[in-house]
Amino acid sequence: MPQHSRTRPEPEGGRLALRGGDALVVVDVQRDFLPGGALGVPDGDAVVPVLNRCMELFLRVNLPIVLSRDWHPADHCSFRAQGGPWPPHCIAASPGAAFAPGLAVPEHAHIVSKATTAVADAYSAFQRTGLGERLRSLGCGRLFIGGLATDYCVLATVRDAIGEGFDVVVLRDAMRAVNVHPGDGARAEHDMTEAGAQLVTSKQLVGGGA
Ligand code: VGL
Ligand code: ZN
Repeated sequence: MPQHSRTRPEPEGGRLALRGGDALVVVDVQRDFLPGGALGVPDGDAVVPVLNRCMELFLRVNLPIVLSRDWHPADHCSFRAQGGPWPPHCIAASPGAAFAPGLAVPEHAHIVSKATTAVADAYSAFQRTGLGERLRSLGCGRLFIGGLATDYCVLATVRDAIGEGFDVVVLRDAMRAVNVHPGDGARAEHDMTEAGAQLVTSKQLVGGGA
């Protein structure tokens, strides 16, 4: 029988025990968002080993793992040729849309593809994906979130998760920012906290009473 811990998370810097109802959400850790990719996030590859350790921890205590991926058609509205802000990136099934090399995607992970039609963009993993429903049906109440990029898809995912009623813990060392404007990443972290997310480092996580 799983033990559902009722204890509150320890104060900042303390250990945070995983429990039943937790899930890990890995946002858009794809080739095109790594340095050298079509829309490379500076130091983006640094999140790979950190998220691998997190996934291992969630796997060990049998908690759900979700990976979202940007999955655009070749004529997506966010691309410059269509008047959007970005170079073409994460074209569905192209090499750039693949998960980062070295990312240890678990066999039973839940994969969520987003912004899959030409006419709409979606930064959040919850936008038109059914992820909220899926997580609720799994009994999830608290989400641990990391990935790329802090100031776009991670921020939007954190906001929507809170809006959908989930408790959110953001893994600071498991995300990196694009920083189109200097300070965007720091502002995004501030906004996440304001929205009600708890910011921690992955080293605080322990596979406790789940
Ligand atoms: C993203 C820009 C465009 C992201 C996706 O995953 O943060 N950023 N599409
Ligand atoms: Zn995109």
